[in-house]
Amino acid sequence: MKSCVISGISGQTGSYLCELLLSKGYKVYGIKRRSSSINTERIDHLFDHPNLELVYGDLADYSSLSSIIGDVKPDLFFNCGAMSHVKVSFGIPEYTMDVTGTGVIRVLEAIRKNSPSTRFLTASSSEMYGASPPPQNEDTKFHPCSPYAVAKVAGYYATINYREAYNMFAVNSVAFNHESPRRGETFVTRKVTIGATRIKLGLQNELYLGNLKSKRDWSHAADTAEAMYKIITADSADDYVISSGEMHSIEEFVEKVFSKLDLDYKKYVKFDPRLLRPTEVDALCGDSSKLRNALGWKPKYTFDMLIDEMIESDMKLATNEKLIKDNEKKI
Ligand code: NAP
Ligand code: G4F
Repeated sequence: MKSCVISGISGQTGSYLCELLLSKGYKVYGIKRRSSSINTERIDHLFDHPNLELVYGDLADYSSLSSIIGDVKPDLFFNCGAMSHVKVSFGIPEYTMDVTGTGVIRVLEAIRKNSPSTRFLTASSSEMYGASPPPQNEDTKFHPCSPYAVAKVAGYYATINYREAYNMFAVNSVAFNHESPRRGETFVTRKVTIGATRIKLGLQNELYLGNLKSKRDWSHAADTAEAMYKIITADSADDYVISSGEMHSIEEFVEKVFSKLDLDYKKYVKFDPRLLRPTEVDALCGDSSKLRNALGWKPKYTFDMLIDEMIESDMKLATNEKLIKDNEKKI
């Protein structure tokens, strides 16, 4: 049976990759880091699957990575683990470089020493383009604007270096923003769908946001996971941009979500300067024609389908919350 290891399996994209790889018949080993509370809710529905196994490990700990790779000798390794929040990275820059940047080198080194035929993909980011204007593709110059982006650039080049130096199948997916109902609650899209649905049900009155003028290229995380699988199983090792090719401002996203709920966002959205970043990435829009032409990738979700799915899911959560609150009042 073919096997794969996924770091970051408890995260948004790792959870979609896990579903995809299980559906393709892989034995999936997920690297889970120790936490004081249970945080596997994105993959809880897969726990009974006979081909899923979680193992403790950490991108900051070479010995754990080396043991896992040495024991499993997987066909594929997806490196989705990272300290992935851009704003937070300004507060913990060294840690971000260690996990998000050096973590890539630890995995590559563990593969080189223990299982050199394992194919490796790391989740690189459109944040690496930073201040380089759109459209961005595989040839666009990097201009990182945060400790997170600097760490991703380090991981990107380390991956290419191991490919060139040791002839390993080591590749980068350079993904633009991808979202879903499983998106972390502190990223802007999810913060907006949670806030707007709770406002709709009277559970909160306002939503504090930062810069609404920046623009992003949003895909669905399930489409991104499909692309990652195509990239790591391609005939030859190469790096690819994954993107929708559509760009919208944060304000447009907010306006759309609120208006789908028959709300005027201007009445509820407030500005909090603490949410601004020391340096902002103003505009990201990916040109993924290399991926589409060479590997035949095409996203299934449109921007509206993505938003509708996120609203529907968060409306269910808000409805449950309201039911509990209303029942508490009756007791
Ligand atoms: P996410 O939801 O924040 O998930 C990050 C995952 O990394 C979580 O499973 C987290 O574990 C794990 N992790 C954090 N620190 C770790 C450590 N020291 N050792 C091992 N695992 C660790 O991020 P995502 O949206 O799924 O993104 C997946 C990857 O794609 C990340 O590398 C991200 O930087 C990159 N990326 C994301 C986007 C996007 O728009 N989503 C775009 C481009 C690139 P816990 O659950 O324990 O926290
Ligand atoms: O949702 P965000 O935090 O995502 P950001 O910074 O684009 O990073 C995400 O995408 C990257 C790919 O390009 C990934 F590599 C990275 O791991 C992560 O998944 O912020 C998007 C935009 C920013 O311009 C931010 O300033 O939204 C703006 N924003 C406005 N108000 C806010 C808020 N962002 C957050 N998180 N929270 C706000 O209240």
